[in-house]
Amino acid sequence: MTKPEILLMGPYPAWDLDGLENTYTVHRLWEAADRAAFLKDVGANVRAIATRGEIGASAELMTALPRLEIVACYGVGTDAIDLSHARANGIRVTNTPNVLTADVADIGVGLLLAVARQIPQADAYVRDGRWRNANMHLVTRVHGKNVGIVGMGRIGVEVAKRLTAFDCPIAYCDVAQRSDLPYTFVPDLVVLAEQSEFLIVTLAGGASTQKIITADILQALGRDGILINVSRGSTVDEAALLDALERNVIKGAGLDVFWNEPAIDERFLTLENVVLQPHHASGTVETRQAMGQLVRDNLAAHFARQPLLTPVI
Ligand code: 8YV
Repeated sequence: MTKPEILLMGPYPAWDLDGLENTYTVHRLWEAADRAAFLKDVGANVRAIATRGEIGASAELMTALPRLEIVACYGVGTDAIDLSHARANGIRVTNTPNVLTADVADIGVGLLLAVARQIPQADAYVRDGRWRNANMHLVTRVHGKNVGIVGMGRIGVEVAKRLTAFDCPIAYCDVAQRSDLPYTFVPDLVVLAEQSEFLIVTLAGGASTQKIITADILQALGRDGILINVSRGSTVDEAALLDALERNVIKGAGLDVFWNEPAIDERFLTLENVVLQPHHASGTVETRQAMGQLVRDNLAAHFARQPLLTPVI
């Protein structure tokens, strides 16, 4: 039996690639020197796209694949996939929710500790011998401080759970109050920022959340405030954030995501009040294996005409 043909948008770990290649003819788009020519060559028979959260799939790409049936995303965020095009053309879309939630929440808390307690700076202090001459300067406490979570979805809930164990009062902003949660709902984001020492962004990306963290929000967070972003770079007005960090409008930021990944704004690189991550919140072996398995299971279900495991559309 001929293998179904799929288009792989970007690199996957070897264990996923092997798993995919056992079942499908895999066309590797990111390795093509001339993408248009490559798509012209192989596009007619492609029935599935396997993509990644940050790469997605545009309407233009989907249009170049006339037999496309499904887009399987290795990641929970589908903001880079043109969902309205997919919906209008009967193309199914799946993602990888749940399996990565706890890892992303771990990094949200880890970045907060790293920024407040200045863990990277402390590491450098020991390594470069400054400790021999003097004790390190004092840093900021985390436990017991007011935490504001922007976007109380799956990841927000897990961040709240972790920081409750740090005795932090938790408040959150979202489109609606959640009656199932014991945390304080604050519908106005400026008010939430004013009340919070730490603001943690766990929103989904996309048009409705674009640049939701404005200069005004950062101003409200204030000189002792720390911003953590484990959502999408698009949720933050990055020019305003860089300005706020350079002028100490806020104390610091812990960032896993940026506007222009991986070629991020170089102004971040010279700042001492940031801790930077290469969009790696879900980047543990355990979680990435589970994400890859879920991509393959969704594709297998689709081609077996079974219900999709984690459908978006
Ligand atoms: C991944 C992500 O880093 O889940 C998402 O939406 O952005 C991340 O978990 C990414 O999808 C892996 O390429």
